Parts: sequence; structure tokens; C-alpha cells
Amino acid sequence: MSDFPISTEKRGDILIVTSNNPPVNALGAGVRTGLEAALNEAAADDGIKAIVLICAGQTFFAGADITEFGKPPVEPMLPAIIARMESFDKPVIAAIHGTALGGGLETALGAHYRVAVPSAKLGVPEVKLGLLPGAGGTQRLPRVVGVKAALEMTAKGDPVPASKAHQWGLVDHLAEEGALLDAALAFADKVKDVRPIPRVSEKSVAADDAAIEAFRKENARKFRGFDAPAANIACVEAATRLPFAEGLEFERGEFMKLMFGSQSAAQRHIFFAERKASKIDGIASDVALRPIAKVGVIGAGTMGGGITMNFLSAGIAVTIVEQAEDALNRGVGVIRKNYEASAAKGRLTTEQVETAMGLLTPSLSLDDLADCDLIIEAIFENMDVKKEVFGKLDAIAKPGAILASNTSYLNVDEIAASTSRPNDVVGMHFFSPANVMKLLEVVRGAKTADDVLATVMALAKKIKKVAVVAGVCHGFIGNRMLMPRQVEANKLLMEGATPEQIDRVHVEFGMPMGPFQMSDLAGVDIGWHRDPSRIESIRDALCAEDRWGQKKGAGFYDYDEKRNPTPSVRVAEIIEDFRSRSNMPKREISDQEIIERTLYTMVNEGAMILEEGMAQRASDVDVVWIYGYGWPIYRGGPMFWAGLEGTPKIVEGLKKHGFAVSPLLAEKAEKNEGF
Ligand code: 3H9
Repeated sequence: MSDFPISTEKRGDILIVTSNNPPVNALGAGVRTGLEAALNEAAADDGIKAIVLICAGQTFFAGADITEFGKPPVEPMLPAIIARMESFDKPVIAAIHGTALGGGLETALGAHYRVAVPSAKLGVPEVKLGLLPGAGGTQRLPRVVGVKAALEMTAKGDPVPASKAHQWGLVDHLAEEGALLDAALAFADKVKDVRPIPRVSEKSVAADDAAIEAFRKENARKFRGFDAPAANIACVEAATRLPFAEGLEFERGEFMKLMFGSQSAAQRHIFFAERKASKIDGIASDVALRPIAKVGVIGAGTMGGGITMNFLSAGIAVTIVEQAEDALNRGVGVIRKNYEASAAKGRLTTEQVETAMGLLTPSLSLDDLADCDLIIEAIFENMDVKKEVFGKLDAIAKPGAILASNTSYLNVDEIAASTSRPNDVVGMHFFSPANVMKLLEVVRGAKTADDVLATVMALAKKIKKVAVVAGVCHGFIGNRMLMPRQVEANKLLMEGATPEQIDRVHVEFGMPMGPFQMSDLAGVDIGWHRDPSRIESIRDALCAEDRWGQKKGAGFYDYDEKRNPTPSVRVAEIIEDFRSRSNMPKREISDQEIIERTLYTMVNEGAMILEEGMAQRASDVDVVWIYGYGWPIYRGGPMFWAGLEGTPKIVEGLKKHGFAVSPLLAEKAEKNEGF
């Protein structure tokens, strides 16, 4: 047995089966073989009356081993082991700590009893990988927790705490924290002679068509574009209609369809991409980190306030600095309001709100940042102003403090040069709303010290961000790729497309909104020269007429009081006017042309970013677009999607429209491969 990460120990008449497969006890081939051997051992020994199945390390089985997906299957397969365990004639007790996820929870459902510590979480997150629980989970779970809870758990994929699982009957006994094995052994002792042995597959679950229909409707928007939620729902529905064995067959068919589809491939790619993103090329993984106990934020506007909340929520003290008292009070007021809104929704307790607010020190003086370990500048985008602030910080900040800029475009090296310590300077580009959006672009300047970069990347994890390292270039990774998209979208308007058509193509592709909807939301006036008499673009004309976007009730679209958009007759006139003044003939623009000119160009820019070493790896570019801009995760990010679409097709499309193709992209196309 020592070849496998499973060990057994006979304690009286109970066999303790322990899995030790770090880091998360994934149910890889070795674990499965070991489990089968343990069942054989228990079957062969008359002295064994029950089995306790437990895991060493951080967690109970966190699921099937995702790295095995897409490779030839290796026996024994998980569903077969679970079936054998369930039909076993000696009670099996699953002892759960950490996270029992996916195949892990399915294994626990194949056991006859489940004992868990209160801190444990149980879930079937397969849907987040574009899959469904394919080892009987969709058939067993509804038989235990009922249709409604099973729909929530399978189609949304969020785990539930052990206490809730206990209320639902998914956990039979809650053990004391830290005493799981003893509790499981005592439980086993109690049930070892109980007959009949309870088997989930022998239960039935009543049909509830109304609940299923209501769930589909309620979540239609959330599930838009995804294949897996519908498949999960269909399987739960099957559990209410079909005998267990047929339900399993149905589940298998749906699982295989998803497993070999492009959406799951994309979602699995992002699972690993997200984890890879935190790894920094060329820096030892054991580099000593700088301690960050106190953070300073300069600017209490929307961005500064959002950034501040990330740290407060993680229990890190923040001093927030503004120039004027009213702006400071307003900023602090917004932070409080945001927390109180979360509390009103039940996401925070009043005590948590006060704890977070208690960590905040408002100030009108940069001098108060002298004791901060990290200072983040979040003022408006102007190089001269930023340089001035960093010059002052250089004199104020303590030695070893990290000085960060939240700039979204500007040259971090130039900012760093305004200090005497460029090695302590780094970019931390948050995305708005900064307390919500998961992405953080960490901009590595030419002189940024290794430990500064490593500290910021580790801190990002602490504040629950997905951080990606970017090099110094205009707009870094995300905004740089946004530029060709915006340029082409504007040109397409001039050539005959409408904002509605361009936005529709993007939304149908799976983006949360199109370029013009995004413009209206962010503010059409951002970066506008503010001279209404100088009209050089459609955007200038819109701004001159006060069409600054949603905030003014008009932008590329007209808006009602509830901010519902309708296509604008006036905007159509403005565009028409421009077109005729530029002698640009109007023509029919196909949806495909919009894709080629606004999305293929993004892939091209992404390839250039990689060529220049501005991103460490293609998957980082994908992570930026998934978590910063809402690229549909089921298309895996622009670089992964390039492989799905076909790089030769992309190159052909780009050439057709006269774009210079990145040599890296051309090379990929030559070999007909993705990134
Ligand atoms: C499934 O079960 C299908 C079945 O229904 C059907 C079967 C027929 N496999 O996230 P972390 C790696 S589908 C392989 O940083 P944390 C991860 O890549 C599965 N590797 O830790 C990372 O590697 P590295 C359903 C896995 O403490 C390392 O472990 N289950 C797996 O923040 C640490 O991960 C899921 O979807 C895996 N299943 O969070 C659960 N899981 O160090 C997915 C993790 O090289 N996992 N790794 O970068 C998670 O949600 C989190 O990892 C977990 C721990 C919450 C468990």
C-alpha cells in the first residue's frame, strides 16, 4: 500500500483509511487505486466491522484530479469506486475537514454516513469548470438535500458550510473542531451493527417541476452563454424522474459532452491560469517578503475609496489622505455607505462594519503616511502631478516602504525616477469598482526590487485579488488591448455600423457589454479636451452636446430614469453628419467584420504584448481579460480563444483588413497552433 497515497490502520474493529495526497487530496489515479485496495482489505478481514475514510493535510478530497482531464482514463474510475463503496456491506463513514468538493463530496455521498467539523465546506463546484458532478453527484445530492438545494449547489457551484449541510441532512454528525478522527471513530462504533445500511441511491426524490422552472428563470441572466448550468439542471431533473441507474447513465452522457466541449476546456484553462498568474518569472519563490501592517492611500475618490476597502476588509489598517476636508469626508462617507449596504444585504454584520471602519484613519496630510509599509497613490492621471506626489513621498515614507501608483496608463519608470528609491516603486493598477473587481495588474518597473514585487503579489492574494504581473507599456496589458478595439469600433461607426450593432455583437459573444455601452457607463467625457467648439470626432460631438453617458441620461444611447438604454436618433444624426463631412461612403457592415476588427485586433495586440515581454505568459493576458473586463470565461480569454477560433483564420482576417500581423501570431498561425 505504501506506493499509494492511501494508508490503512486497524483500530479495534474499525479500519481507518487515510489519504495523504497534498496539496488538496485530489482523487488522482494513485488515490483511487489505494482506495480500491483499502476496500479489498476491509472486505477480506472479518474482524473489520466499519471503515472511517479520512484525509491528512489541509483538506478532505477536493475533487477529481483536474490535471488528468483530457488524458486517457486510468482505471479504477471514480464512479466505480464510489458504487463499490456504497454497496459495501460494512458501514463506511466519511470524516470531513477542509473542503469536500466535487468528486470529494461525491465520494462522501457514496459513504453511508458523513461526519464533519464545523469549519468544513461541502460543494460541487464542477460547474465552474464547465462540468457537472460526474461521479453520481447529480443523482445522489438531490436524494439527500432535495431538488432546490441540489439545483443551487450543482448549477451555481458554491460550497455550503458544514452547519448548513448538517441541517439539510448532508452531514449526519458535527464533530468538535480538531477532534474529527475521534468523533468519526465513536460514530462508527455506534453504527457498525446498524442494519439496513443507509444507501443514498436507494432513496427517492419527489419531482418539483415548478422549482426547476423557477430556478431556470431566476438565473437565466447569470447562466447566459454557459452550457454547464443547464446540463446540471437537466441532471437534477433526471434524478426526480429516472430510476437511479438510468439517472447515472444520463449524468454520464451529459458529463462527457461537457468534458469534450470547448467551454470546459476554457474554464479549466482559467482555473490553472489564475493560479499560475501569481508565479513571478525570475524570482526565487522563497524571497523574503516585506511586512505590510499599515497601508496609506492617497486620494479618497471612487478609486482610492475602493482600494482602501480591500485592505480594511482584510483587517489591514489604512490611512487615507485627501487635500480638502469635504472631499475626505465624502470619501470616508462612501466607504461607510458601501459597507452598510453590504450589511443590509446580510453579507456583513454591523460589528464587521465597525471593525473595518475602526481600521481607517482619515487625514489631510501626506506626513501622516510616514509609518505606512505600503503607500498607494490613487489621484488623477497626470504625470506631473504624480511625479510631484512621489517626490514628496520620497521625503516622507520610511525606509523600505513600498511606493505604488494606481496609474492605468502612465510610465511607472518615469514616476519611479522622481524618487531616490526607484527599486521600491511599483504599479498597482486596480479596476473600478476596486472593492469588487478581482483583477490587479502589478506593474514591474525596470528597477522594481524582487522583494517588492513578491510582496505585492502575496498581498494581492490576502486582499482576494487575482494579480497579474505586467511590464511598463502604455495601458499595460488590459487597457493596451482595449485601445485597438476602441479605435476599430469608432471607425466602424463611420463606415456604417451602429453603436447598437457593435455592442450587440460583443454581448452575443459573451461580453457583459459592448464598447459603446462601456463608454456610456464609464463616461464618454473621460479624456475629452473640454472645448465644445473643437469637434474632431463623434465623441467630441457627443460631449459638446452634453451627452456624457449614463450620468447625463444620454451618451451613445438615450437613457430613461432607470438608466434603461434606447438607440438614439440624435446620435444616428451625429454619426451621419460626420460620415458625410468626411466623404465616407456608408456600407453594410457584417457582424463577422466587427469580430475581425474589434476582437482579432485584440488578439494581435496581446501577441505583441507577449513578444515584448510585457506579460509573462499568454494565460496571464487571459486572466486580465476575464477578471478585469468580463471576457466570457467559457471562451477562456482572448489568447485561449485565438486557439479555438484558429490562429490561421485570425491572421487571414487581420490581413484582409490591412492590419500588420504580430510575428508571434503569424508564427502560431504557420504552425496552426494556439498560444
Ligand atoms: C471533479 O471532481 C469531477 C467529478 O465530479 C467527476 C469525476 C468523474 N486537481 O487553489 P489552490 C492544485 S472536478 C488538481 O491554490 P487553496 C492547484 O492547481 C474537480 N489540482 O489552494 C494548486 O496547484 P499549484 C472539482 C488541484 O488552498 C494547488 O492545488 N473540484 C485541484 O487556495 C493548491 O490550490 C474543484 O473544482 C484538483 N481538483 O484552495 C476544486 N484543486 O500549487 C478545485 C487544486 O501547482 N480546487 N489543485 O498552483 C479549489 O477550489 C481549491 O484548490 C481549494 C484549495 C479550495 C481546494
